[in-house]
Amino acid sequence: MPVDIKQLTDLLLEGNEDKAWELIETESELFDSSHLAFEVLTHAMQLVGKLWEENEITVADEHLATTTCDYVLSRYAYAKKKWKQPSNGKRALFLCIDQEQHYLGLKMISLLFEEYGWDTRLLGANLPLEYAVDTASKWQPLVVGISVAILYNADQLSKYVTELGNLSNQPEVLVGGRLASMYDLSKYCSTNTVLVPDLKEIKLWLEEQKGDGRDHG
Ligand code: B12
Repeated sequence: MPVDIKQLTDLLLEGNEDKAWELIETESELFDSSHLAFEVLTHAMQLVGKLWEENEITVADEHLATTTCDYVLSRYAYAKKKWKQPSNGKRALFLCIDQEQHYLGLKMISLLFEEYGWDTRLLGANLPLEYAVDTASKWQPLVVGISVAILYNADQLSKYVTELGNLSNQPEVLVGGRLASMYDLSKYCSTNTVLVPDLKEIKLWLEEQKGDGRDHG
């Protein structure tokens, strides 16, 4: 790892937005590769989770680390805007299922898609199915990306996958998030759902799509 994860975690927990950003910006390996930058931020947030579990930090500390990480992600995206690929005309919609608050990973994935030239809409945390369906049927994305982190939310996943996958333009449904990296979620999904365990896999998927001529209607 090009960065000391503990040092980054401490800066996130202090809410030190500028120093956390500088750590990423000044490490050229991270500034050049969103993949690596997002990986270190993921590890830092996982360490925040461990510290919370061990009662080393409070819920308020966890929230501060989250808002600081979110800031760093937005600043990263802004700083790298000029390296973005020109638009490929493809649309991707991103959302977390109802009651699911963990959206930082979804934001990373949305930013990666943008970097590859996709037009994205990031609907964030906790989106009831009816609104997901309404937006997807109006905006007609080629891809709908869903994030799920908490096990008791997984039961709802199959409804999202089925209803979104059955829309008239039949978007490809990608499912990721902490649960997808830990368990086989195929029993909640359809045969067409793409389960994505980590950043490496989504990068491979995005590379594969580069040559694919499909676009939205
Ligand atoms: C920050 C955090 C919160 C924040 C969320 C803020 C936010 N806006 O995201 C807050 C404080 C709100 C929160 C709340 C809760 N949390 Co919480 N939280 C975390 C923590 C510390 C970090 C999560 C995170 O940001 N990880 C970093 C991201 C980048 O990783 P990621 O989501 O896995 O995403 C990666 C991939 O999965 C992938 N990906 C993600 N989404 C998608 C989507 C697609 C389409 C694709 C292709 C890929 C993809 O991309 C990312 C790239 O690396 C974790 C600890 C952990 N180990 O994850 C606990 C954790 C997930 N939380 C947990 C719990 C229990 C809760 C609460 C119930 C209680 C609490 N106070 O913590 C509530 C429940 C809220 C709810 N209903 O959802 C537990 C879950 C345990 C379990 N058995 O399910 C964890 C593991 C903490 C722990 N150690 O116990 N939490």
